[in-house]
Amino acid sequence: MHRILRGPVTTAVVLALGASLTGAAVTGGDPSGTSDSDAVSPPADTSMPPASGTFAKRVVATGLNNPYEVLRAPDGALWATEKTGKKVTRVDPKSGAKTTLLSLPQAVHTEAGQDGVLGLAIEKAGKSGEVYAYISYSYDIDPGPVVQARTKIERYTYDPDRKRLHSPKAVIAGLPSGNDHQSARLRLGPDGKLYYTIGDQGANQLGNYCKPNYAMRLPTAHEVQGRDWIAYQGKTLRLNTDGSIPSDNPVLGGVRSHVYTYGHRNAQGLAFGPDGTLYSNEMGPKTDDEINILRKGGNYGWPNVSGYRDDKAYVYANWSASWPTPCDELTFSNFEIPETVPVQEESDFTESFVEPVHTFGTVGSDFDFEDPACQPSGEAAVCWPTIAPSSFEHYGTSRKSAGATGEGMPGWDNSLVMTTLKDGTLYRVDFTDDGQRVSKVTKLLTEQNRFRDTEFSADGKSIFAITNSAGYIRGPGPDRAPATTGLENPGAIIEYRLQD
Ligand SMILES: [Ca+2]
Ligand SMILES: [Ca+2]
Repeated sequence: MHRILRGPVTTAVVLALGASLTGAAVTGGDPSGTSDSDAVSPPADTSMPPASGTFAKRVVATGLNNPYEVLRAPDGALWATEKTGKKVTRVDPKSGAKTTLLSLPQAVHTEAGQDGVLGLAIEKAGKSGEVYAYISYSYDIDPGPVVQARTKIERYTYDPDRKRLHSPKAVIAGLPSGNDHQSARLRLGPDGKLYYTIGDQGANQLGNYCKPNYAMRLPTAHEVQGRDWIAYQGKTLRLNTDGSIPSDNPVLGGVRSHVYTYGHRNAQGLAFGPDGTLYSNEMGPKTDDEINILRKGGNYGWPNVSGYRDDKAYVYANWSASWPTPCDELTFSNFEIPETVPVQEESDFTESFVEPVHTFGTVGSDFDFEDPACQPSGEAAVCWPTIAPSSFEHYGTSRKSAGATGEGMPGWDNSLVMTTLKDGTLYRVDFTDDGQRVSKVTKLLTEQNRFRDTEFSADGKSIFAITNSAGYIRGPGPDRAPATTGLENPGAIIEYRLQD
């Protein structure tokens, strides 16, 4: 069993005095209270080459309420979940006409929270040709006025004549939910299993600072038997489509559960490559957004390690274990760790874990997280180096699996497109021919938009991107500070078409 807590240490006060170390300890949330917890920062890597091609921009549709996932359905239309709109919407990619496929008014969305209607995966059944939509959303298990939220995944059947999703069938219910770090990327794997990311719920930071972080806590046999999924925070799950536990899932700590990988913070990117390689990206705290290749049973290090185990600008300060002063008597700070809060350096964590294959915003311990020049907006996060990756789409695989035709974008078959929120940038991440190493990172375009997810067009020449309806983004000026809430295309689907 993994031990994620360490008793109070006398060195805590020493670390707390180092601004950069303390600054990076436990952060990355949404001090602004906007619709998503991913605030604002300068670019991680200004040395990256500019876009190689040019894209013509066309706004396809507007008025979506925080769209979260967009997919091209078998009928060629774009289907999008709307986190705060609490529905699934079909959009004609040419005309932009919108049809509501499914309303989920029972979904729970906490004011300014990251919960709501989130994940979506589409399956076309072999013989019957039925189209199924798997949808994840937050719901209330308390029959009274108190809201006790959990997450469920349901399967709906598509009626192409009425353009409706109907006949919900439970896949799994009772998963952790909360106002922060839901992650909630849902994918159907080439093995026919469902893969689902669940974030660490923002535990140990901001408003949730007294909740212990369970990203590395593994479920017990007793919990699995009782269908208690509390330990699924900070995990990637792998499920049979009926919700049962696949018999070839990893045995971790002596227990087989839905857990496929663990030690994650907030993984919103999840994409399969042509050989089944599973790519993921996740948001770091103040530093170290990660690109990971997910391997069965792997521990990905959070919250003990952020990015690489390099002791750079990050320590794990476990507020929930404060002693002798209990956590609820402390005031959370992004920059100062009280003496009573136990602190671990990354090198104190000696268990094996899987390092990322690439990071963004990895900085030295001398980085100034409190640079006043970047805070005129009152957004402390404006100077933090992270970029908030929010999705991952494998060009070769997703284009082919969705029945794409044509040449598309030459040379892109080993590429993934990555969206970012506070950085407002679409990235292209190229991998080596074996798919195992990042070979190049390119900025495709940067706008005053918080990009949430993408899909490719049928001919492979366009990227469709969806945007958040609100939230902070870096400013339009050359240094992109201060932060602003002035978004260019809030709640939209935008087409970016590669020009010849
Ligand atoms: Ca990691
Ligand atoms: Ca690190």
